[in-house]
Amino acid sequence: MRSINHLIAGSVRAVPQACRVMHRVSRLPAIPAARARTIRSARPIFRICLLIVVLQVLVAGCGKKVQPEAERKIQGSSARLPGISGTRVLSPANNQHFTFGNRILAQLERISDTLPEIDSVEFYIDGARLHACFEEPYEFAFPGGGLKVGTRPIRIITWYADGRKEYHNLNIILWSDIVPGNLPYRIENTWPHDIHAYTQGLSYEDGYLYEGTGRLTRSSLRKTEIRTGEPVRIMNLPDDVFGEGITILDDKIFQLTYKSQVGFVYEKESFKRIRKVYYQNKEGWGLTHDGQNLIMSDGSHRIYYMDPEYFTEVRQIEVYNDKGPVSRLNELEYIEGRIFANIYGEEEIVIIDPESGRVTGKLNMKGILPKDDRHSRLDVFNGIAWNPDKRVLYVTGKYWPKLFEISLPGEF
Ligand SMILES: [Ca+2]
Repeated sequence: MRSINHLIAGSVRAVPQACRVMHRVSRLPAIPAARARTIRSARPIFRICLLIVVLQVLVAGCGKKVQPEAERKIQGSSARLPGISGTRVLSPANNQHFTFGNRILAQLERISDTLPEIDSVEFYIDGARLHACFEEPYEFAFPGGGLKVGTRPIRIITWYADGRKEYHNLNIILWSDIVPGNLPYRIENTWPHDIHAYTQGLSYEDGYLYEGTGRLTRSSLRKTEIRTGEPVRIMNLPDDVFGEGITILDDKIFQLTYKSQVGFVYEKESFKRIRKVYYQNKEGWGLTHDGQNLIMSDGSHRIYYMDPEYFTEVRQIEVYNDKGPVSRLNELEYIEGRIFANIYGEEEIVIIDPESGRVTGKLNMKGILPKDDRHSRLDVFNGIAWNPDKRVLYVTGKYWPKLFEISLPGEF
């Protein structure tokens, strides 16, 4: 209240004409008591009206019609009408593709003369407000770097002077700027692998290889000696589930299933099942972790991060190279800040930057299994495990008789 009175007093001082009117009133003949009470009671109302007028004058005198964002949004949401069509997007086109790192020019033009003038135009990408224009041209160049590749949502909001707003929502597709080259590798050793193991998941820990195998009635979880390929522990899964990717985190083994939308968590030492978890993805394929979250593939070009407790999706990335999306991502391995992924049906591993989703390199493993080892039931290349002590990879395939120990001499 003190501040209102202070403002009113200040307003009166600032408006000499009002002072003169009040002074003239005081020299008029005596006013009847009842009317005087009415005038006295009307004074606060008069003061408030005066304050409003003064404030309006002050606001109008600011020149620029920019209102604080919070205030403008309150007005806009209360006054918003559907179906406003006063502007159109000149660029980008919906689903237009751009290359990572290149700027993405968004342009808007006014097409209606009947709507009020435009107060401002805001530009959003991935839900973040990056820019606002208060005068023509209504355009902004989004930086194409620092984003994730794949589908990125853009929203352009036009605010009209009367508080109404108009939305334009569209997507752009960001492709990678990297042409992934083949990285050099060397086969250090070749070890035996169970020819009856339909390899779906492969992990290494403390000198042993852990393997999850698939197919209905024949799925298993096993721990094997690397040099002999012999299992030291094996546990069969229920007949009605098709085992998929596995990973080991905090002395627990996590295992996916193909289409049952069920994950299993076991004690690493005993293979005792700790819990069974239901997840949202329709299909489970590869599995790894970054020390915090499980990282899962489902045969698409997407990779999902999930919390290890409930397998709830935390975030996802899309995987792109310079030619577009890289799909059929299968067995995974998180290695020193990169995700290595088998491509289903190919003897190839792609290396993915998990921050952006770009493929940064490849391992071409075509023909790694000699002709003499290829038998009639042989299935696809699958399975990547990383030994951090020796800094070597173990790779194999479904029903493959060999496991390969591979070193990577270069950076990846
Ligand atoms: Ca793996």
